[in-house]
Amino acid sequence: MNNSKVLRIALAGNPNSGKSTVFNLLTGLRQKTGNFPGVTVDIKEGKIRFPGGTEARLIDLPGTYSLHPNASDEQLVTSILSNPTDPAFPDVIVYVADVTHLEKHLLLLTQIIDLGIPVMVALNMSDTAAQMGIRVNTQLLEQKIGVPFVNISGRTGENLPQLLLDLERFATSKPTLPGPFYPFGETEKQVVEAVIQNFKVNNPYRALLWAHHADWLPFLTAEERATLRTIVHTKSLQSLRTQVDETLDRYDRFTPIVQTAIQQPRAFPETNTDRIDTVLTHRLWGPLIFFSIMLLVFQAIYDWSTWPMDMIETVFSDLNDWIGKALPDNWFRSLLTDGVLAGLAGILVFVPQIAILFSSSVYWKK
Ligand SMILES: Nc1nc2c(ncn2[C@@H]2O[C@H](COP(=O)(O)OP(=O)(O)O)[C@@H](O)[C@H]2O)c(=O)[nH]1
Ligand SMILES: [Mg+2]
Repeated sequence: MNNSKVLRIALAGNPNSGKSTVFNLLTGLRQKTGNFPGVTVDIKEGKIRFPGGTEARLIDLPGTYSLHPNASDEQLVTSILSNPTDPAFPDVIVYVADVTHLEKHLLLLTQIIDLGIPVMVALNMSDTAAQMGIRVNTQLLEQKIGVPFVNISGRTGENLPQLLLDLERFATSKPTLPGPFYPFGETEKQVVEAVIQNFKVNNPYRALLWAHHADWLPFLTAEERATLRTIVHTKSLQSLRTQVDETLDRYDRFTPIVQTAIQQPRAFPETNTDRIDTVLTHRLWGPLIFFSIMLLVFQAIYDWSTWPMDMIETVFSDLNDWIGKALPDNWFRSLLTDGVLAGLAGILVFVPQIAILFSSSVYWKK
């Protein structure tokens, strides 16, 4: 624990995991922009009072994906977490993760674990997860990753009292730390050993971070920087490549854990429309079904309609015959048979075709 005695707790996690939302809920109005020397990125700081009476400072660290940073606010987090003498260095970390995207949110957690900082995970957005039908096996996550997990929602405030209780107990007891998540390769081992021999670093992963980021870590003196560069050089550490390999290895380790612990029904609850769409828009079946339907429509119009058409023709010719027999051969009979009936027959005979065409188009428009 740091020497100022007040417990220091930091919220860490990827951008948009809900850290600031949780921070606001936990601290209420007791917050300010932290005054950390040499730091240009705003860090929010607040006070929390736990149910058991413990007081703590809570720090909202900028969102970060990895301790091998690309951006300046990510560099800030790396420099704080790899330097135990930093005024913002936390005694305990609450790692806020979006449970609906857990497969992307665990990289930084596994790095924090390797730094040996006590950490517990707040699985945030559990309201959205519940809506999506996502089920989380937190026990399995705890067992496989080795740190406590709590489901919370920054939106509904669900389980926040539980988080406070768990966090107080966790932060005031001496939590047992899990072993390293990522096992070093041969070169990394040698580099770490050399760094530990030359510096007062007691954590292997911190030693590795110093070596990787010797060029910019702000707390290093010029001399320390030079020593670290020499170590990297003599051990031929391919820094960038090793960082990438480390990242991939971590993903390979936690992805299967997430896959077994998170039960996701499907990206979307499947509706009947979705089910029909998967067939109708299929690469092979889609066009096949389309052309079959077209064939069916043409078949209906030109072939199946001959039956009602023949019927209509027969009816009209029968009617014609009947009138021809019933009436004397004069202008009136001619008007009925050659005029009215022939005209009607000529039109009505197309009614079945038109009806089929329209009913099929009306049906498809629906
Ligand atoms: N549905 C849902 N949204 C949340 C929750 N917590 C935070 N959010 C939203 O997620 C977004 C990012 O939150 P923010 O606290 O700014 O994340 P930060 O980048 O980690 O500080 C905001 O729009 C929040 O309103 C939650 O528990 N459930
Ligand atoms: Mg924020």
